[in-house]
Amino acid sequence: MAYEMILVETQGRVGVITLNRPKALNALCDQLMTELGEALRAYDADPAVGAIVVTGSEKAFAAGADIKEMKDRDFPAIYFDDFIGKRWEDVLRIQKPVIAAVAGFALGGGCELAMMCDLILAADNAKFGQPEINLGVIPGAGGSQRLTRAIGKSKAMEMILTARMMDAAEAERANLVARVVPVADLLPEALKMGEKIASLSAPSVAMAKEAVNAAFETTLREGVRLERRLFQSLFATDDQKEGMSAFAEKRKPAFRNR
Ligand code: CO8
Repeated sequence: MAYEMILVETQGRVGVITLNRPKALNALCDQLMTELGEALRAYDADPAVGAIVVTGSEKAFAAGADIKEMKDRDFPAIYFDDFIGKRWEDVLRIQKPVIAAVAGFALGGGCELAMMCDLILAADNAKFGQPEINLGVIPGAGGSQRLTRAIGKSKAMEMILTARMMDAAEAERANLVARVVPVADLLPEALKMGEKIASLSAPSVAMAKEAVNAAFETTLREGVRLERRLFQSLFATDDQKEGMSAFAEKRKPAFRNR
């Protein structure tokens, strides 16, 4: 498929999707989100790819949903169209790890998209915020829930009620991001992380992702039960035998993703 609002390039075993609407600071319009979903699904289905990086420009990961596109929608249009459920949550249905490599603004839906990825790697110029309150609305793609779970109630409440942005250092202290790196190192670091993940056994990677994400969505008891079942089911894979035999034989494992 030919894309107009994203760039797609496979680097080694990592699929890189770059949001590319520079004039609108990567505002997430319907077309961009549709293209992003297509590209994510294509990489998820590609056996040569083991991890996916979603990134933007140095100035903006994404400055939010497209306000100009949204502004004239009325309640029935936004309710029955259910664009939020249909397109915005595509990233949640991807089995391979998705790394958000965030430089510049990650605001509103941009922050929500980053939080829907499996982890966020931030450049030192990153700015996170949920400024929807300035527009007379509230976060609509999970921000009030995921931000609160990530950074706690008081900080999330402050950001969502006042629209205050958080810089990269604060985002790291608040556990919103995995790590902060100089902006020039953002993509190389994300690729290094993606390559490491892609070198491991795909079933264990997918199940590790599933288990950690369950911690966001279920109770401790259910999460631990799921983890145990996933752990046990990995003993049905060749890669478990290979990984443990390789350790015992003091050699590198040769995973076959099965
Ligand atoms: N939507 C549409 N256009 C945008 C957006 C946006 N979110 N953000 C920036 N732009 C456009 C500007 O209009 C401008 O266009 P033009 O040159 O044609 O006037 C261009 O990008 C450059 O922007 P600025 O001139 O404003 O650049 P600055 O560097 O001065 O400011 C800011 C950068 C601070 C990021 C500023 O652009 C800004 O405040 N942007 C809006 C941020 C915002 O409010 N985001 C939240 C949007 S609402 C949302 O995300 C709800 C999510 C719900 C998900 C479900 C949706 C279906």
